[in-house]
Amino acid sequence: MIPTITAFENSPDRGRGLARDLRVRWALEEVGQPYHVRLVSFREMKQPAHLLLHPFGQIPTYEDGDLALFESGAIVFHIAQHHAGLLPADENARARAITWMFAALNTVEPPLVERGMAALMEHDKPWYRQRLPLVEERVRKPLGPLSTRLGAAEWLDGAFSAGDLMMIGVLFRSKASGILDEYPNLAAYVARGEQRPAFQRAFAAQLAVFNAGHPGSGKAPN
Ligand code: GTB
Repeated sequence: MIPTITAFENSPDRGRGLARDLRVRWALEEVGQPYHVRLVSFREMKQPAHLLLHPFGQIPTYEDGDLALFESGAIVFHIAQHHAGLLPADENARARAITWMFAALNTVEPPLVERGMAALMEHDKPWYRQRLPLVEERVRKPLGPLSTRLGAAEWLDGAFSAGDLMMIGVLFRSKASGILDEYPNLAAYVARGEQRPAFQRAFAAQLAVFNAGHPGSGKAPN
């Protein structure tokens, strides 16, 4: 059976990879699993039919037969467990790869999201200039040790795994902030992820939704 995922019909980032269906698409591309995409509007996401799939009214979701999942981490983990290529066969290496997935989502992503939200929602507030350095210190707290641990290695723990996919997926979303440039090995790590053919297919597919000019999306000026 071909799984169906959901994605923004009209992504505010114009399909440039910020929406979290990117990591799900990337995982599916890495393992060679074809998939369908159902595009949803912001209004549809809050309707009962979508809330049955996603209690918080968000994307991405994943449906395969009787199974419906939400949370990008859980979806990528499910894909990695059911296909070869994203989790090592060795039990301990597999557990470490899963640990990196949790580290990406629980330790690295929250301060990055907080920084992104501050820049988006608070940039015109009087306290923004004072608050931003504090928020950025919280971002550097995990990025420094992550950079140290990665060192000159290609991937976090041997071969590329779902741990790298999730970590790069998280770091990728912060590229525009410039904070990654403080850690050249992390910037290079993200670039290595972006160079993977599966990432490129996933990114292109997300961008194509915007470029197709779905209802209400408006087309990018260029
Ligand atoms: N923890 C969940 C997961 O990992 O799946 C988080 C899911 C989530 O945040 N989904 C967002 C969503 O559906 C899209 S990814 N938001 C709609 C809503 O909550 O009503 C986050 C995101 C933020 C901003 C942009 N952007 O500006 O383009 C794109 C994607």
